[in-house]
Amino acid sequence: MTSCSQIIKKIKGAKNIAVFAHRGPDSDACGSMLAFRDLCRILGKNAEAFCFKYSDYIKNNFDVKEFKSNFSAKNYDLVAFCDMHTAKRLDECYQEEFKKCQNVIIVDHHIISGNEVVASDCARIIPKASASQLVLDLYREIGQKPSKQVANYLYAGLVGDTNRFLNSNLSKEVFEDATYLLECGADVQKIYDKMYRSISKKEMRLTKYLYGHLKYLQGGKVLYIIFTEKDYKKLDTTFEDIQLFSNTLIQIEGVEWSFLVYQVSKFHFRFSMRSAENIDLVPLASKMKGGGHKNAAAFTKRMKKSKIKKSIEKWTNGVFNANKND
Ligand SMILES: [Mn+2]
Repeated sequence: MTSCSQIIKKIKGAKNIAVFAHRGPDSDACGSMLAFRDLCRILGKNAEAFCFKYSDYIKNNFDVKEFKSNFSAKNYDLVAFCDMHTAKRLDECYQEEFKKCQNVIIVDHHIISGNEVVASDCARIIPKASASQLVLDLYREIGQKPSKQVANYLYAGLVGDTNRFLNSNLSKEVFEDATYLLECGADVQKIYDKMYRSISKKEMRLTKYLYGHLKYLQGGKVLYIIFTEKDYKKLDTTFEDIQLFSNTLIQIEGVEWSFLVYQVSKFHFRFSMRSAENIDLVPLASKMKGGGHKNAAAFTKRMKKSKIKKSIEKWTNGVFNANKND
């Protein structure tokens, strides 16, 4: 496993660094990416963070002017991946250009068995609650206290990926890192206000639609909802906004396996799944060439909308031993 000092050495050996996180970025993706960019700048490098599409949620929580959108491989001698480790998760518009990049650093907290890792001699993939904490370790490595701005980025990432200290990924370290970021000047109250205390009209409209269109299977243990391109138009939204509901469905009483299904292209749907502790989603996600963890995984499949219900029934039958003829 690559150490923090090896990562720093790699950064020091470069001149121009492009930083990326996964498409449909959440606050950990954006926070870790911007904090990593600033770390490179502290080390005297020319560094930029790239992001092409983001949800309204990200627009409200980050200054998106900090992101560059047009990426040209020839301008950079090092690429960094934050909060992802496979090129498949790059925004589509960067995938071709990225193929020209040879020199890659990975800083990620997702350990996904069977998932391909992009070729890199400098990959630090450690199971922490957030990628932001891995970037914080790099600041510790160079003996640099994060600025107030960087502390804000990292705190937003940490709070986002722990779902404000609610998920099962908590540890002593999570709270210690949070306390340290507070000491560095993270404006915790302001971050909470932006992330959780206000709901936009659009979010309200989406939430209303979501709860009004839930479909149950397997006696209420399986829950799904489908969003099509028509729905995006009707709701004046994009699937980037809809993705943010991935964690919502599994919170509903009695639900053990949830599917947030949304159209990503004319013939393809993305199935974003969550499950109760005892249901392992990895076998289905792997079979469908997707990825994820035991209780949170996703895949994309070519399918007609009319086939989705039957497919979900089929996929979940094994677990719930339901009658296939009902
Ligand atoms: Mn993350």
